[in-house]
Amino acid sequence: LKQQGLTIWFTGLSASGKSTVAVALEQHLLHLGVAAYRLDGDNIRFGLNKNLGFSEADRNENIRRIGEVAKLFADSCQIALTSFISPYKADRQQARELHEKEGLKFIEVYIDAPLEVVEKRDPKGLYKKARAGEIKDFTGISAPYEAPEKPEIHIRTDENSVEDSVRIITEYLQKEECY
Ligand code: GGZ
Repeated sequence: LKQQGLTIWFTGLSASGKSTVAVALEQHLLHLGVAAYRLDGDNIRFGLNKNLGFSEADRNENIRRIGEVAKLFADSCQIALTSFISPYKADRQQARELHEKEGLKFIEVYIDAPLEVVEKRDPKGLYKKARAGEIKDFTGISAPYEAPEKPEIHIRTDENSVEDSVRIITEYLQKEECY
């Protein structure tokens, strides 16, 4: 493979659009012949991390393991796409350092949508349950989300379409000569 391995790390609230953008970006990259692999709740939280919940300690461990796995994909010259809330700045920083100390790029993409917008979307009814106290430690309602201060890429999903978001990221990857 001629491409460099790297990790594109999506972070943002539940229902902000992380997975939607990651899926579209993965499709786009695969069509170009760029090896990409997406890590998300379906293939991580139900497998490797099925013993973890949503306490602060469990989220720390969730993100630690995902950082390690993403690094292995990047190390194998693939583009790892991770879509997890990853609410804690220190955890994202740890994942970044893991990559950068091996000379692997780590591109943090903040998928930003205001709480009122994601709460209105509420595709799985989780915000409603969290407001009713039926889900505890819910990010944005009863657990913190520490927004990135200097992400490589900042996308407002209430202002940009999925196609816009993919274009913003691929323009960055081209400028950085990632493939
Ligand atoms: C946040 C929760 C919670 C709590 C279940 N807080 O919209 P979803 O459903 O599909 O995405 C959310 C997902 C978050 O898992 P992550 O692994 O991304 O979280 S973290 O990075 O913080 O470890 C949501 C669902 O799991 N979910 N309970 N309490 N989201």
